[in-house]
Amino acid sequence: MITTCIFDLDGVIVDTAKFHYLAWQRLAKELGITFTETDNERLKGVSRMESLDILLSLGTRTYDARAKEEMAARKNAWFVDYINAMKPEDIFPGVRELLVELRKKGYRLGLASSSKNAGTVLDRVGIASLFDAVVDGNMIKNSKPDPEVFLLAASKLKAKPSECVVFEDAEAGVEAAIRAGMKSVGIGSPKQLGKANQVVARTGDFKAEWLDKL
Ligand code: B16
Ligand code: MG
Repeated sequence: MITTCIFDLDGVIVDTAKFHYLAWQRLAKELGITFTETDNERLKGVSRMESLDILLSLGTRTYDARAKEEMAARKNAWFVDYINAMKPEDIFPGVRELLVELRKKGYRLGLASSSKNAGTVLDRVGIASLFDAVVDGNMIKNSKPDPEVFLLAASKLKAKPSECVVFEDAEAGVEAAIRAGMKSVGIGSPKQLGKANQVVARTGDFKAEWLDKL
């Protein structure tokens, strides 16, 4: 029986995925690397340094650890500029309503994001209080597709993996949910997220009563 819903942040609750893309693209341009939206799909749910390695693998040069730290910090500063301007109306349509309804029905809610900036985003859009537990990129060693972020969220929520469903927009995130032994709802295209138990185009399309049939 599902008792607990665990939400990814970027691409599920807010459209910060587009800010990550714009910031990575700006860095790629400075480095003379071609970086498309298709390339960006591989970065979703993946940590900042792993994302940088994927981006650099599209070019020909190699960089030492210090240069890479500096590039990641530069990209993050651009990303932080975007998220600092976020407002409550930046939540995807219907998502706040879904969270409130799930809480009313007695489900426990968790947030599990690979992002070290997740706390800032939650504060800016004003929904931190809707979650019983938050796990972000500062609390984990291994990012998705490793199940660590979801298993830590479940343990904070005192739920067994079999009682949890994960809402995810990234292929790596759906894979992480499967490895954690949890059900998943994919947010996006069935072609990309076909391994999820159900796929909806937008988080706000999901109906609380579907949880029993996953
Ligand atoms: P940061 P999620 C992930 O968040 C993003 O999908 C991914 O693109 C990003 O690289 C990662 O967070 C790290 O973010 O640089 O802010 O620490 O989708 O797991 O909520
Ligand atoms: Mg995501």
